[in-house]
Amino acid sequence: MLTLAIIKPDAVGAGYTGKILAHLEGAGFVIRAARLVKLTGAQAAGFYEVHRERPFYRSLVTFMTSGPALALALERDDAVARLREVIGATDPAEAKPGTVRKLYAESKERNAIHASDSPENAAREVAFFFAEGELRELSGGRH
Ligand code: 3AN
Repeated sequence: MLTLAIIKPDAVGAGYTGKILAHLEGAGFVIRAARLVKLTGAQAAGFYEVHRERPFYRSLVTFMTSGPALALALERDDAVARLREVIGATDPAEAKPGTVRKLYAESKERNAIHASDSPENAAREVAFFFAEGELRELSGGRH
């Protein structure tokens, strides 16, 4: 099963990309596709469309366009739920010890990583960043 993660501009800018990738691989996720992107306002607004009515929407779009971010299509069994566990709560102050957000996030908005919150959204979000042909096959290695 696939899910979509984005290492956000705060974490990429702080130099945490490699540590977060190692954390995700260590938690059993396989990278099927990856792209360093700088989202346009239109892209970020479209991606976060579900949050349009929330008070933090404009600020979130500005933040997500503020620098490069790493989009990842990740494979694992029960990938959506497992990745939500690994990243921790939206607010790093509430995230459990050892989660990506506890380790690397600054605040509720600048919270280091995005992860799809349902299988339906995972399918939509993977397709938002990656064409079918860009997903590498699972083969060889220990997976
Ligand atoms: P999650 O990323 O844990 O799924 P959502 O979907 O509620 O959380 O929020 C999407 C993004 O919006 C978060 N990753 C965060 O960057 C931002 N955000 C959420 N809540 C707040 C808030 N209260 N203030 C500022 N930004 C927020």
